[in-house]
Amino acid sequence: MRIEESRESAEWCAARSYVDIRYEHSGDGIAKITLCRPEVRNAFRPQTLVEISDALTHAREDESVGVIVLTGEGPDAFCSGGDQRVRGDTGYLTEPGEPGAVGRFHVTDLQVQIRRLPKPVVAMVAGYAIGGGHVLHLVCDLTIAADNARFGQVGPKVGSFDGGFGAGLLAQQIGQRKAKEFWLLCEQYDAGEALAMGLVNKVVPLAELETETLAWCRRMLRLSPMALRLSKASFHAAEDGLTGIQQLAHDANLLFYATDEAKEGREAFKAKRQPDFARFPRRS
Ligand code: S0N
Repeated sequence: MRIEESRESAEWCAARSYVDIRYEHSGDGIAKITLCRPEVRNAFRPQTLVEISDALTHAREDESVGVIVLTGEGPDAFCSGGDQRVRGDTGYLTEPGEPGAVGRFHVTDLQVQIRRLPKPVVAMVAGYAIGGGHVLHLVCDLTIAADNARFGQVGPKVGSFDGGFGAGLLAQQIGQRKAKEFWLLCEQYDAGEALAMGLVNKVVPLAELETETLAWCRRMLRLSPMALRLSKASFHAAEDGLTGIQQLAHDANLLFYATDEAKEGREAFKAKRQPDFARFPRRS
């Protein structure tokens, strides 16, 4: 049976209101988070990251949402990374210019949140994905890029580096030689080069970016949500060490809870009796 491919756009509806981002629903299972700071090529400040994190939490909890799209406002940039204007001496500051204020990297938690999120997250990239903005697309599960997309790391050019997902995940995705080239030369790569090195899943003309991304999302929405969740967790189980295994193991527990065997343990405890596990098979 051949399933008809939907090439339709979406009637986006605002689902919550924020200052630095837009959070919208398509009405058929897709949530879209848009970084809305085009005047700085969608650079993120701490508030931007806190808002994205909140929107992701809502998308996760909302059972009507199956896939999440992360993107940037306008054709010029997906995201240019941390807002250099609020970069302090100890991280990024919530109140720029505050002498002695202690900064931090809010993006650290957000990167992990995207990795752990039990629904696919798709980066929809037009224009620049640079610095911490490039790492944001790296931690997404899939990337659909417009033909004007440009990718790169700038750390050593601006006095910074990301030795976490920024280096490690990049090396896993495109190989260590090329990843080192990203970080040691700080050059930019166009969409065609990104596709050739396996950094993105598909490149389309800018005008088709959203419809193509939606088509990919709708293909995933037709699949088993639990199998998608376990597939995503399976990839990270090896890559993320014990915390990756933890997620996959807890997902197994989630499924085990629904069995009569697990329920017997719960019911026996509540009834203050010995559990009777003898009736359950010791599987080979
Ligand atoms: C994106 C670039 C290549 C776009 O170039 P283009 O098109 O020529 O535009 P511009 O004229 O340069 O920019 C337009 C306006 O936007 C401002 N702007 C652009 N990017 C930023 C930014 N990141 N912060 C603040 N402002 C920005 C420009 O200043 C300009 O404004 P006006 O019109 O007023 O002049 C180009 O813009 C570019 O290279 N941008 C800078 C990229 C950059 O430095 N990014 C930050 C890198 N660092 C991080 O992302 C931090 C990541 C992080 O938090 C982290 C986490 C864990 C561990 C380590 C780190 C870490 O620090 O790396």
